[in-house]
Amino acid sequence: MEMESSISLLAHPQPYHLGAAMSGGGGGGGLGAGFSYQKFIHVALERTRLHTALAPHPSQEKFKFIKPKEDNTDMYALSFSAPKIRLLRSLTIEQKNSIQVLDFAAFSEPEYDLPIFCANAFTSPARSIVVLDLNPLYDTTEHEDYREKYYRNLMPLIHKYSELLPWGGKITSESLRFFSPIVIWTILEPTEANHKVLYSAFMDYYKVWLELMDEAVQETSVEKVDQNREAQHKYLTWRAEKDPGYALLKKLIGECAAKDLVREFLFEGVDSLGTKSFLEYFPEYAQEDGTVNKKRSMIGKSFESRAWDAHGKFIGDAGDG
Ligand code: BLA
Repeated sequence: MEMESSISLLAHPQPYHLGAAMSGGGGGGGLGAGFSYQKFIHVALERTRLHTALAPHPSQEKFKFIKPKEDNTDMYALSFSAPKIRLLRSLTIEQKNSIQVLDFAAFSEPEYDLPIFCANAFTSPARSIVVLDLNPLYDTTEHEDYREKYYRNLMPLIHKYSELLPWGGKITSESLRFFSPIVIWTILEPTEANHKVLYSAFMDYYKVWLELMDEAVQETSVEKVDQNREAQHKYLTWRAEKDPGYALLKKLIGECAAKDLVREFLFEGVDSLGTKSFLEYFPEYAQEDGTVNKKRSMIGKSFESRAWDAHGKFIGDAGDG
């Protein structure tokens, strides 16, 4: 995991100090700079540049210098596009000795049905809440062909990590349909050892995504491209409305700025890739007066253990023991 020190991080607002990211912990268990997620992004972007040419995304300008209200908190926002990538963006938040947040995602152009790369981590002194996945564009329970195409060969990945990064327990049921059979959903103690495992899993998963991108063949059927676009729009619509990070963003930068960040940066495309509304996609959230129910989940939490078998087939709560 040693890195070259000559790498420059394009458009990054602050110089990145390589020593810091993996030196942390110091045995005190404190949550310091040692648990920074900056290195994840830094290395991921470097790797990406070995595969494709990144150009700054239009959303970069507006959010480059985003500044939280609290002095002890830093936010870094980066966004790019590339020939097959509509949007590659990252947000990291660092609050001194308090919280570290990683939100890194990659969305392909609608001409490809590539899964959405999704790496989310929220780390407080108490625990890290992590989702790492190649989120399927199409629900893999309903769309077996999609599951076969992308996940069949990737199942070894989940076996590699299922012990060190165990299932995080009951989860908002609605989240499951956006997850793939190789999802890593876990809650960890924020130790240096866990940070390293997470780094390794992140790099493995991202490497796979980059390889899928290399191999992806442009779809020519207009219907298929339209379907891909709508599927991505549905995903963006969900996350822009119900993302668990939204509350914290509002607290850090205020309601208006958080809304802009979510709709124009994190889930950019939600206002341009399609015209359907949240309630058209998710009518179960409709209230009598026509507004969206503020609850994150209508079904509640479920899935005490991994909801897929070793072949990636959905087994729901059946695996519970
Ligand atoms: C909690 N974040 C969670 C949880 C999940 C996720 C599954 C556990 C609670 C739950 O069951 O919902 C993440 N959920 C996801 C992701 C998808 C999903 C990635 O459905 C994708 C489809 N988390 C972040 C960011 C912040 C953040 C950027 O990724 C803050 C800016 C915060 N996540 C955060 C917090 C909690 C959380 C504070 C705990 C509070 C809560 O459960 O509401």
